[in-house]
Amino acid sequence: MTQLQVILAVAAVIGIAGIVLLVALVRGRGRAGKTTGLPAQTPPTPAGGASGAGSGSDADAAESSPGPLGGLSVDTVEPDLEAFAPAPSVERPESASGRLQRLRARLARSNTALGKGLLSLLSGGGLDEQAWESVEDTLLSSDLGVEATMELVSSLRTRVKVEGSHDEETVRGWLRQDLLALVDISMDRSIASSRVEGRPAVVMVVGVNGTGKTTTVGKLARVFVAEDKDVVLGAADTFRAAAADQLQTWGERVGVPTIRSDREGADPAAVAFDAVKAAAEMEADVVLIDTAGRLHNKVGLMDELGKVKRVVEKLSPIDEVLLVLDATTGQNGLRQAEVFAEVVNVTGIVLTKLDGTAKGGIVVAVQRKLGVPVKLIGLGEGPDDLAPFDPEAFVDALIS
Ligand SMILES: Nc1nc2c(ncn2[C@@H]2O[C@H](COP(=O)(O)OP(=O)(O)O)[C@@H](O)[C@H]2O)c(=O)[nH]1
Ligand SMILES: [Mg+2]
Repeated sequence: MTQLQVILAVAAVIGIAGIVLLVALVRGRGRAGKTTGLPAQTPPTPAGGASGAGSGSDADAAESSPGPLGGLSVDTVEPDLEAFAPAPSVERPESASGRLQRLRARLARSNTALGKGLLSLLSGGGLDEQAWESVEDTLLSSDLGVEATMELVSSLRTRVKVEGSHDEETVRGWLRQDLLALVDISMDRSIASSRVEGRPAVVMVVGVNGTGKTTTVGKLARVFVAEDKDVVLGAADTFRAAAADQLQTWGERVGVPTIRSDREGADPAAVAFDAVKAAAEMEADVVLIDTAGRLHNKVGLMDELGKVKRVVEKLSPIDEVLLVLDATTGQNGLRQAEVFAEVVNVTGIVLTKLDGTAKGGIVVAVQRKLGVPVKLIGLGEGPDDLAPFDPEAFVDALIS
């Protein structure tokens, strides 16, 4: 009896060991035989650390496309030259939501003159005429504009009078409320980026040279790519071949095609037309058209932009015209804005270079001047240093 049990037990152990050995052998072979296409054990991590950008679509993207890092997975067992062949050329940009939070420090740093100055003045108590003048000066120096400054000061004076004594927190609350009212939280700041009635959305980007148009188009393309949109770029600044190269480089980084002419001085309207046509054929979601902006001759600019607009409109309505303004140019920028608004129907403003200036008040001034919302702000030269304009985050950064 016991002998039989021992024999059975030994047989069972040998059997199990055999099976384990067999499985190990088969597995080893499977691995050695595979030179490419390592099973994706961990999904490729986006290079820019864009987390939470549409959880469902991330998985889809990992399935259907090579992914931002191509075949480079961390668990590669041995150096495999083939896996490196398709160079990881396409980046996965940071999603737009929450960018202003990341960039908030830049805004706050450059605008401490406004926020801190005002707070210390107002919470000092016992405001006399001279102190109120200082408040005005501080606001004016931020490019808020005369009209908005007068409104804000008058509102604050009334509150101070009514409330009597006040601490810094109370004053901060008043300021926040008044600034939010000036920035106007009710304006629609969405940007056309989805197909409209079966065709791509058409976005034209205009502004004086050097304000940051091409950079903005490049950054915006990244925002849309992060939202899984199919984007096409049109290089309608045809004065220098370098301008089209600059745009194309932005596009290539995120796998977006650029429609361009290789001929310097080609007709910008023709290139814009071709870009819109190509986008329609590719069934893209949105086409972004970069333009030239030589302002030395207003008539010439009118003619050229007007023509681009008319020619494009033979093919498709233009859904969005973004005017790019350099925030550091102050009143000069406002005059430019007026000129452009005469030629094209501006639907949104992009304020660039807000990282290098304490003139955040320009947001309010330009919105008032044109009656058009600031939709995006540029806060640096990095590829993802463009943020949707969020009034609350903006005001908080000013007075934090
Ligand atoms: N600091 C800073 N620089 C910017 C910003 N946007 C653009 N620039 C820089 O401004 C310069 C002109 O930009 P570009 O796009 O070529 O201007 P364009 O002539 O209007 O197309 C470049 O050096 C950009 O890097 C921004 O938000 N912040
Ligand atoms: Mg340019």
